[in-house]
Amino acid sequence: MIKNKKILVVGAGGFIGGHLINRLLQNKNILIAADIKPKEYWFQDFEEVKNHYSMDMKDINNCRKVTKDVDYVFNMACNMGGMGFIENNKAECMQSVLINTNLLISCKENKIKKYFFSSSACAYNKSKQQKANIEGLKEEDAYPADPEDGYGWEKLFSERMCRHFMEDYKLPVRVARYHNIYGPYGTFDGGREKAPAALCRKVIKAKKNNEKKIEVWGDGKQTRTFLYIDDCIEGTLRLFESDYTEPVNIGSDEQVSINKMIEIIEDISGTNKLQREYKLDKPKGVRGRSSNNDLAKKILKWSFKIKLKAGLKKTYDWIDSEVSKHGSNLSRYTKS
Ligand code: GKE
Repeated sequence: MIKNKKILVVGAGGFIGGHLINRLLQNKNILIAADIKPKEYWFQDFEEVKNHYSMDMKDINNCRKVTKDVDYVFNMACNMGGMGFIENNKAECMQSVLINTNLLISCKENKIKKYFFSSSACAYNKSKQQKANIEGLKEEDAYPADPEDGYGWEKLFSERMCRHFMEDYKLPVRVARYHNIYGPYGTFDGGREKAPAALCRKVIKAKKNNEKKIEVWGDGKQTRTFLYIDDCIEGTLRLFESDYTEPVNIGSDEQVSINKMIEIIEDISGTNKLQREYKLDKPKGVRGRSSNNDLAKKILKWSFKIKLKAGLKKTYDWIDSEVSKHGSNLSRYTKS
């Protein structure tokens, strides 16, 4: 349990960053929050946070400023989204390498005690994800390197930079490979949303507008493991406090197809089965991706707890209430 520490969270206005701050505030830690977005667009915000900064961490002078006199740094910041965003914005995604690089340099200069980097399952070799029903990806499956173009290369490269800062400059680092994290207070519209939020939104809108069909990207047979945000935060903190310095999967064991996930969402919503309009030309990503969690179980004594149906129910209810409250004025949840 991290207690009484001064902690900087970069990407604090984002989905995972907001939930992380909420949890860290519970243990008398002092939180410093930074994000490129203006504060009114942060997904969550907490009065107890000591300092809020809206600034771009691609500028090293900003990194130097916010890392001064802090104990720990969590780098949850990157320009990202679901497949619709990362397939069409590779240059944007790759520029996040500047955030990690500048933060690492600043953390070294300011003698930070520990650094966390949020990597992604997109770092894994594409050739190992070509079938729908694949075995879970083990950490060593990131090599030989052939990650998702753009976003995945940035993540893999940044993982290695963390490793070399640790080896060469003795900066302690921890690296998580997140497997499609979902839950409330995240993007669900506007182009950056991932499949769980996107499909909840589509079912909600179909129900509200009395429509009989939804659009699905691909043929719906592609598979993933999705991890609920509370489990993600628990796994992250356990990894942070462990002695393990190599990348670790933070994911669930519940592999589902997109079609199966839609059935679960329909069940939650109580609608009749909607007709699927499969859009084969939309961004699909890899055919099958799931997380092998043996390493996390062994070294962190941790495994996911929240089943997909329970996590989707909380996500669905939250999106439903946001759509009811704000109608089409959803800028808070759609801005990058
Ligand atoms: N986003 C989205 N929206 N995806 C849809 C939709 C839709 O309306 N309908 C079907 N899909 C399909 C996509 O075509 C893809 O095959 C699958 O759902 C999952 O899409 P996703 O959630 O956008 O993203 P991926 O799992 O392919 O990739 C994400 O992986 C994470 C790590 O596991 C990345 O986009 C990153 O956000 C992240 O690192």
